[in-house]
Amino acid sequence: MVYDNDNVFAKILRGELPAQKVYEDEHTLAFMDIMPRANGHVLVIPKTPARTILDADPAVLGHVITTVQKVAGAVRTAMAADGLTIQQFNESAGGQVVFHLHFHIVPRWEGVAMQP
Ligand code: DGP
Repeated sequence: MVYDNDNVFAKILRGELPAQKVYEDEHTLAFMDIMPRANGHVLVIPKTPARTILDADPAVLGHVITTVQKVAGAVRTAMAADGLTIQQFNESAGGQVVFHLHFHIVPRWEGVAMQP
């Protein structure tokens, strides 16, 4: 599928929209989700355009997964979480709303349900 350069995460990458950034390197960016399903909900994206996981260059995907691991560890510590839910949606039918590849990192606590 075609990459839409006007999606909100592309705008964040270009500095056209603000974001609360928590981690950045040459290939990836992590920032707080504006509609968090729990306190400390972070999104990780590649800096290069990719609509879904199927469109990502495998090397880029490797960098993204490495950042997901790094940020997930930091989120777990910072939020004193008991666990983590990591989610990734592809296309509308798969629950995707923003069409730039991203991973959700949601801290979880025993007995606390994740917000819908
Ligand atoms: P999904 O495409 O369904 O995986 O979810 C997109 C997520 O992106 C959703 O949790 C809300 C979040 N989101 C949407 N617009 C913005 C935005 O402008 N800034 C930030 N930080 N998050 C956004």
